Amino acid sequence: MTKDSPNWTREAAQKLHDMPLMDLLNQAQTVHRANFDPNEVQMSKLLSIKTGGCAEDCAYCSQSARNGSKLSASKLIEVERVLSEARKAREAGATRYCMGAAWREPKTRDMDALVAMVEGVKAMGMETCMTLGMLDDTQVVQLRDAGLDYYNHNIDTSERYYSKVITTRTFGDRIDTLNRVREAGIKVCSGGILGMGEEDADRIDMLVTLANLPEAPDSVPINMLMPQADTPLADVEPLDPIAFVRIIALARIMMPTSHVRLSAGRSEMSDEMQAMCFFAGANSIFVGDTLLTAENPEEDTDMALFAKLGIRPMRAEGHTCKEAAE
Ligand code: SAM
Ligand code: DTB
Ligand code: SF4
Repeated sequence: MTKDSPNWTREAAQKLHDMPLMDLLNQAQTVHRANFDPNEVQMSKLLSIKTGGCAEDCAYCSQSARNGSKLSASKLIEVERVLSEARKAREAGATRYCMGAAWREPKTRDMDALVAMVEGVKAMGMETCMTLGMLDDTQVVQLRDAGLDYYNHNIDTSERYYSKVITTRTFGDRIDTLNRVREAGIKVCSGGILGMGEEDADRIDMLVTLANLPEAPDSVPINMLMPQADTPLADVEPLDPIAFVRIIALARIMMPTSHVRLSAGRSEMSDEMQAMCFFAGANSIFVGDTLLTAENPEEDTDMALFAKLGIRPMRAEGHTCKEAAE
């Protein structure tokens, strides 16, 4: 039995997805209001702790060594640098700090530094999140014991479309890591990317897989592809904004208590499109002018949008700041 909705079928999800848009939005907003304050949006900040030179071949990603991108590979950055960046993010209102690495999986030699990053950010009173690729049983326990709250690991698309986008790992590998993370007691953040040339059915199947996990993910990031030069998806046809909004609404209805994150691609979205996504049930964003490597709206732009819409930043639950108390 899942926490939210057990056993979604493709047929049931497709039926919702295909409803007249006003009916779909009304249902999504009703579900949203039953579970969240509709005027609150959670704010996460991302930091790339290891950039470029990744061994995987994800067709959308500028950080894959196989995509011939000009992005040079960096080493894992210093713990102190991570902590000083995290302090700035907290001052700007972020309640969750997400550290991302361009790895297939972390190496044993990196674990001490990763543990120190989690402990340090947690001591500032922020929720911690990491996205480091695949994890083994030992690594999930080390990160859990350090206090890691969330692990981001996207399934990205449907099982059927997966091998068109990534060939160096399988959809099943992704699910294995998600299961390990959940079983260790770390909250799961998992979603995908829209606009990679997939069909409606692939987007719907991706949500069916997420909603039917033994527990729906706590966070569901929905990214709009940001086409990257020198990648196989550099020139893919952009997705229609209404098709994007439909998937946000469907995610809200299928995973009523999850945070649905309007993730990459906001810098290309109008205020009206973002407002429609919030109405459809998105209630989390990445803040700050850079995601991992790609651009995101400036802080002032987001604050002006929040003011126009009457949206307030969501507070983190149950987090106290040891640094402030000391
Ligand atoms: N290497 C780790 C992994 O793949 O899990 C963590 C970092 S990876 C960059 C995190 C996620 O960012 C990917 O799973 C993908 O969903 C998203 N992403 C990467 N490049 C993107 C792009 N160009 N446009 C939209 N989303 C992107
Ligand atoms: C997610 O789903 N989106 C974020 C986060 N998880 C790690 C990453 C977006 C990356 C966009 C491309 C870039 O910045 O390089
Ligand atoms: Fe590597 Fe992650 Fe980019 Fe794939 S998405 S190439 S695993 S950094």
